[in-house]
Amino acid sequence: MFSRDTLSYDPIPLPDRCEISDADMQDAAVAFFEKMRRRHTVRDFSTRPVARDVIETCLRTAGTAPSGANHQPWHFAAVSDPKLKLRIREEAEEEERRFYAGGAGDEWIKALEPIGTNAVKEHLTVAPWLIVVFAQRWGQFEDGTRYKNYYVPESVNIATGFLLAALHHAGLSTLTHTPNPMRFLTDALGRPASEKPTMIIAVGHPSETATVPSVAKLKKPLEEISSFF
Ligand code: IYR
Repeated sequence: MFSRDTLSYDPIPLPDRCEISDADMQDAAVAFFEKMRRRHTVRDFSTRPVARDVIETCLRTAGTAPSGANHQPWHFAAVSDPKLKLRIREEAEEEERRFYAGGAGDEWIKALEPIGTNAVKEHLTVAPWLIVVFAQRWGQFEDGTRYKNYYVPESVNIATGFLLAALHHAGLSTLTHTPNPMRFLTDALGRPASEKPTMIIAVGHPSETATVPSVAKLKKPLEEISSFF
C-alpha cells in the first residue's frame, strides 16, 4: 500500500459531510450514549456461532480509525478454529497462572478482587471468535526495506475502541483479555517480529447465566472525567 514515491498531498472536497440540525445532534449524542452505556464486558460466553461476515464488517469499521500518518499500523487475527483457540487458551492460562501465583504483586491482585478474575480463561475456547490485535511497530515496503510507523499505541488503541463499539453495535459481547507476556500469540498466529500483540478480544453471545461484577456499573461521573474551560 505504501510505496515510497507514489503518495503525495492531494486534497479532495470533504466526502460524506454530515448535515445535522442542532436538535438532531442532541438526540444522536444521547442515542449513542444510551447504546454504549449498555455495553458490558462479559466473561461467560455461549457457544452460539457468529457469522464470519459480521466479524469482517466490524474489522472494516476498526480499519476506518485515524492513525499516525495514516499508516494504519494494526493487524487483526480473527480465530474461530477450535484447535487454535485451545492452544491460545492453554498458553494464556500458563501465563495467567504465573501472574496470579505472585507475578502480579499484592496490590494488583487486590485491585482485581472486585472484578472476580482468575487464571482460568474458559472464554478463550467457548467464545466463537477470538480477535487478536497486533500493533505494527514498523512497516515494510514491497522491496523489504523498513519504514517507520508513528503513534503506534495511540493508533492501535483507537482502532481497538472502534472495534469494540462496532461489535457491541452488532449485538455482540466482548471481553478484552491481556495475558502478560503475550509473545506466544506471535508464534501461534505466525505474525512477523515487527508486530506486537496487544490484546485478545473474545467475541460472541453471553451465556444464559452470564453475570457482571457489580463494580462494573460504577462509572465515574462526567464532572470527574472532564473539565470545561
Ligand atoms: N491478565 C489477567 C489480569 C487482569 C488484569 C486486569 I488490569 C484486568 O482488568 C483484568 C484481568 C487476566 O486476564 O486475568
